[in-house]
Amino acid sequence: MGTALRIEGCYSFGCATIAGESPCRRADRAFWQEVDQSMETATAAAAKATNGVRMNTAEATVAALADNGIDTLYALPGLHNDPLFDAVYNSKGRVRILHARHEQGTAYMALGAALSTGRPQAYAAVPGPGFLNTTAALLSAEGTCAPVLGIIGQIPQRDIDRNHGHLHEIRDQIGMAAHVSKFSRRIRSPHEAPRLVGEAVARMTSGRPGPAVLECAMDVWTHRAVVEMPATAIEPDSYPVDLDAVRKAADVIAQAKKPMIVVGGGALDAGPQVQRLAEFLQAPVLSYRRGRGVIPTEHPLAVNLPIGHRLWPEVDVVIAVGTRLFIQELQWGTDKDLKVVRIDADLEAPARHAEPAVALIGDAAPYVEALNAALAASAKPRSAPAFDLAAQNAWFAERISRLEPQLSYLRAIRRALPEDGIFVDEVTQVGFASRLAFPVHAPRTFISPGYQDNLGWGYGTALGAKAANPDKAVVAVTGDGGFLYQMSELATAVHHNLAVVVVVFDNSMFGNVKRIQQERYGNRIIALPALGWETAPGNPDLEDEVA
Ligand SMILES: Cc1ncc(C[n+]2csc(CCOP(=O)(O)OP(=O)(O)O)c2C)c(N)n1
Ligand SMILES: [Mg+2]
Repeated sequence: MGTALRIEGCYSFGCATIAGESPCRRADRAFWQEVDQSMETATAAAAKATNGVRMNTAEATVAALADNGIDTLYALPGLHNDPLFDAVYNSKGRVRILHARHEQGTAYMALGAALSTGRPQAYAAVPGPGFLNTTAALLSAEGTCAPVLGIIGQIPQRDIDRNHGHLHEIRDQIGMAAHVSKFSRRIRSPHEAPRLVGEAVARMTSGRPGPAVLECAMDVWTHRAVVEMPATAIEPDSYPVDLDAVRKAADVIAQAKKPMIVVGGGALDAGPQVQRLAEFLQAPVLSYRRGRGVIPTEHPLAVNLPIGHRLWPEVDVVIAVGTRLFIQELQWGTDKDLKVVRIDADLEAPARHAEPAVALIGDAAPYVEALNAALAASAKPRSAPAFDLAAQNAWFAERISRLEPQLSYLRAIRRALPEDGIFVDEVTQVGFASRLAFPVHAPRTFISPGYQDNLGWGYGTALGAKAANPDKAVVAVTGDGGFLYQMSELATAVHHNLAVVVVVFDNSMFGNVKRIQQERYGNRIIALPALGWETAPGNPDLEDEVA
């Protein structure tokens, strides 16, 4: 028997070396020496976040995540982040790793966990290609206002942006992250790790929530210092309720003949307040993707997008709660007779489209509560809606009944899914139907990709929703095209025992695209592979893969 030869990767230069026989002269050794020193002192330091403990940057980061309520890192490992994983190992369960099979899976899992809980979640990826693999999920987190924190590795600190050709080197990674997040910073030393994590969490949950990115160079992860952990978390911004503006809004609303409430993702924590407002005014409450579940679908005042569209020309006051109002203002249109009362935590929202009659800037729940109090003091409750909603619902029921078999599938899923079960929508025919016709009973149980509508987001997002809500049933619908984006995460589901039901609607095509080509482009079909069960030669057989 000869001696086994081992080929291993050299950390920063991306070259293969023969173990023990291919010495590097400087950086590689220095890095591993730091890792070794780090290993010796790590165990005592990272287990618990205490003030003034000597720890390395990775340990300080992990302790800060735990201190800020983040107990799971959805992650895919790699050399640049090994010290971070080691710190998680040493955290003795304060933070756990759930690993995926592709970086997009890690970020989508964090996104699903954030959308289903409303709480900040984190994922980790190596720099360059690893980071770029997560950017579609970050963009969706921005679009769906989800507090998702990406913790991203970097090449050695002194070489960042110098174009040496390091493994996974990328120009201006943190600048790139700024395009898909609210807050992006580099952690440059152990001292600033806790503050930057705390600040990222505060930014992610301030105003309109959204994602953040922290990067850290591979050598900095192991730098040690005496680190002071903040005793308290950094408070997110909050804006006091402007009672003068509330009274002005109440006056506008009290004079309305045909008011309508439109709710978006910013209203998810204001369900009871919105329902009271709607009942006082007998105003229809319109929700589409993100606002579904703010009030239950079965509430007599709940209306969907097609009905809302039919009512729109007659509406004289719209109360927009946590919604961009994009479809209504930019697609359905406005005129001088329509007054808008905007409640939005986004400081820039009022100026974005038509100037509202009144802008209430801050969280939805306290503002709608204040509006309810002001209306109760100054106006009489209405006894019946100004619109014939029964007739509208009958019209919609007749129209949608032709949408088969999607409707029957959705009915079957709703029957099987418990009231608090989570439904994850996708960019597929049955997903589009679900946005109009799937009854939703509670906030954060209808998880929709929002305006990004990025194909293939659903399965990983559903896995994250399940990881964060182990006691709830989670079902994802997807087309065959969308499912193939993340099919490898079936292994993640099995490995981590994440029992998500995914219903794949296999029409063996990018059906949505095909329909458009048929209807608008004279049936000139191009770039539409056969995908699924009815496979063309060389394509995967989904039935075998899933089995
Ligand atoms: C990231 C991304 N790429 C491309 C698209 C364009 N697109 C929308 S639907 C669709 C086809 C979806 O196919 P499938 O998942 O099989 O669903 P089906 O339309 O067949 O129901 C495509 C390619 C998109 N929305 N997002
Ligand atoms: Mg399809």
